[in-house]
Amino acid sequence: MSIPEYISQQVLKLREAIEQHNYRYSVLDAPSIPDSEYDKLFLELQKLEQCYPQLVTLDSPTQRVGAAPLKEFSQITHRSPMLSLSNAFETAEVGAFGRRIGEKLGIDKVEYEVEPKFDGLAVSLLYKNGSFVKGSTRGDGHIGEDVTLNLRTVKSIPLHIQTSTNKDRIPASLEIRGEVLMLKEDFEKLNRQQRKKNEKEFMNPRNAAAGSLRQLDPSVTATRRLTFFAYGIGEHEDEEIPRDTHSNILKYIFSRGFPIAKERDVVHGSAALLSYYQKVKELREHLPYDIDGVVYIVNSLAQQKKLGFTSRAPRFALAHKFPAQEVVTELLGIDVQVGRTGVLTPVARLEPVFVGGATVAHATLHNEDEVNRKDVSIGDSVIVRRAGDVIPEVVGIAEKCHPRNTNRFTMPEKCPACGAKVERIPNESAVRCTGGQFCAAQRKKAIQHFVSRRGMDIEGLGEKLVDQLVDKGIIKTPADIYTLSEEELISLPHMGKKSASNLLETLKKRKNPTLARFIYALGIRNVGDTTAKELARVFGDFNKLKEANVETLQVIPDVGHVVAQSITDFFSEKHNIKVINKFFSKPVDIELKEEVDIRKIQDGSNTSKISGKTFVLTGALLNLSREDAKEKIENLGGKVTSSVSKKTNYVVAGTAAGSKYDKAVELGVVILDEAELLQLLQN
Ligand code: 9MJ
Repeated sequence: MSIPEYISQQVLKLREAIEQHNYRYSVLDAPSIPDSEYDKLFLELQKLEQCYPQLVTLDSPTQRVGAAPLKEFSQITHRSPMLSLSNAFETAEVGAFGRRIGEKLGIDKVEYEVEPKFDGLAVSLLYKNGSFVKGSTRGDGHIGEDVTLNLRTVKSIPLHIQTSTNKDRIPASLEIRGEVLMLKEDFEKLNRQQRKKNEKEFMNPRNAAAGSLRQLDPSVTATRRLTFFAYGIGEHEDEEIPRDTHSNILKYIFSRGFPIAKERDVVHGSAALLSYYQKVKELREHLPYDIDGVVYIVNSLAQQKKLGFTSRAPRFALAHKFPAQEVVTELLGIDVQVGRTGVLTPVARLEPVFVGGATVAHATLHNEDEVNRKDVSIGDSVIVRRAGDVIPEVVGIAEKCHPRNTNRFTMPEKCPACGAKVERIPNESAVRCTGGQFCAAQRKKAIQHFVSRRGMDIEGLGEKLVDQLVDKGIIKTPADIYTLSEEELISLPHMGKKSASNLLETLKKRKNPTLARFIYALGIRNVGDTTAKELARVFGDFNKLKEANVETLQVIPDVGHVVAQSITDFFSEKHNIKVINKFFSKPVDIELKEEVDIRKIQDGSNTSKISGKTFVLTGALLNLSREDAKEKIENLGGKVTSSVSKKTNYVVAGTAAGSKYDKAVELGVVILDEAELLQLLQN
C-alpha cells in the first residue's frame, strides 16, 4: 500500500514538533505548550504510525517507550578512553593543583571553567550524520556496555542533533559525553511507587539511575524518569566545534540541543576556585539533582594541551569532592525516643562516623514499618546519610551480619519514658504515647520546642539543661521557665552564677514576642512557623485564635480540617489553658508585640506587591538561599507554599526548576526569575 504524501509529511511534522517541545521541556526547562497539548500531538503521531507501520522509524519519539528486552548488553570499545578525574578533598590539594598549573604555564591567574560534578553515571553518546546511533556506559574507561536502547528512552537526550543555527553543517560524527542521573523528585516518586508495589526501594538517586540504565528491558527504563547532562565531547568529525576554550565547547554543545549545567562559570585563580566550591556547596541541597563535588577545568584548549595527561587522568582538570553524605557504619542499638507530640521514633545508635561534614552517632529510623522494610538488625553494617540540614537517617543495610528475620525490632507497647500505653495513629505508621503532659519526655520536648531559635529563642537554655530541670522537678511546663530562680539554676551541675544570671536576663528580655512566634512556640500539632504566621496575620489577637472553631479556622487558605482540628484540640485541653493562663498573669506576664510589617515602616502603606500574595519557590537561587527568600517574602506579608495551584500568584523559578515550573505554565501562573523576585522585594 502506498502512503499518501501528505501523511508522510504530517508524520515528519509531528515528529519535529514533538522533539522540539521535548527539547524545550527537558533541556531548556521552558515548555511552550501545556502537557495536554503535547499529549495530543503524541497521540496523533502514534495513531498515524499505527495506521502506517511502514513509517515507524527507530528515531521516532514514539519509540522512546522502550524496545524488546535484551539477554545481555554487548560491549563497546570507546574510540578514545573515557578518563576519570583526579580527586581532591582538601583545600590544600586545590592550592597545589593551582600552583602546579600556574608554574607549568607560567601564568599567575589561570582561567578555569568550573561546574558542578553530577553524581550519576558517565555515558558516551555517538551521533552519525546528526542521528543518535550508539550510547554506552563508561565501564572501565576503555570498554563500556551498549545501552543505546535504554538511552533512547531518556527524553533530554536528543534523537537528532539540532541544526536550527547551522542547517547545512550536520557533523559527520560527534561523540557527546555526560552524565545520566535521576532528579531527586523523580527518585522520591519512584520510591513511593516501589513502596506501593511492595518492592524494594532504591538507596539513592545514583543507585536508582544505575539500576534503571543497566536494565535489560528498555520498557522498564522508559518508566523511570532519567535525565542527561552533557559536559564534554569525545571523538568527532565536526568542523563547527570551537577550538579555543572549554566553555565555548559547552556553549556549542548546548546550541546543538544538549542540556548542560546552568551553574557553570568561568573564574580566574585558585582563590576563585574555592569560592565557587563554597557557593555550590551551599546550593547543593536546593539543586534538583545530587552532586558530589565541583569540577575545575583549565579553560584554554591550548593550555590544556600543554599540560597533557597522566596515564589515568587529565592534568588540566580536578574534581573537588564534597564530604561524603553517605557512609557505612555499625548499628550498635535501636533506642526509642518520644517526641513533643508523643510520637515514638526508633533511633539508631551508631558507631560514630564522619558524614556530611559532622560526626554522627544517632540517626532516625522513622518508624517500625521502616525498620522492618529496611530489615536492619543490631550488629549490621548500615548506610547512614546526612545531607544538608536534614536529620541523619539510616537508608539501608550495607552488609547483613544477622540472618534475616532474627533479632527483629518491635516497638514497645508502653512508653519508654512514662510507661503509659502506646497507641497506633489511625492510617499512619506512627505510634504515640498516650501519657500526654504527664509524660516527662513529652514535657521536655515541648519546653525544648518553646525555647528553640524559631520559638521564643531563649539562648542558654539548651536541651540538656531542660532535661535536668524537668528530671529534678524544678519545671513542668514552658511557663515555669519564667519563674526560675538563680538558686535553682546554680544548684545544677555545670551551671555557674554568670550563666545563670545571663539566662535569667534573656528570659526577661524575651517576654514580648510577636504573636506568630508565640503561636509557633506553643507547639500545637501540625502548626509550623508558616501556619503560625498566617494565623497571627488573620486573627491578629491571641484570644480570638483561642476561641476560634474548626469552621472559622478553615477559612484560612493553608488550614485544612486536620490542622484546624489540631488547633481546637490544643485549646480545649485543660492543661494547656492552665499553662496559657500562667503566661498571661503575674509574675510571668507575657506581652505580645504587634506584628511588624516592614513595608508599612518603609513607605507608610500596605500596598505591597507581595503582601497577601502566595509564592512557590522552585529550583536553586544563586544569590539568595531559599530560607532567605522565604523570610523576605514573609516579612513583606507574602506567603510561601510548597505546591502550585490556581491560588498561587507567583512561581519563582531558579536554575534547574522542576515540575512546579511546568505546573505554573499549565495553570498560567506568573513566573519570576531570581532578578525579578529581587526587584519585587525592593519595590
Ligand atoms: C560530572 N560528573 O559532572 C566530568 N563530570 O569526567 C563533569 N565529570 C569529567 N566532568 C571526566 N562535570 C572528564 C570530565
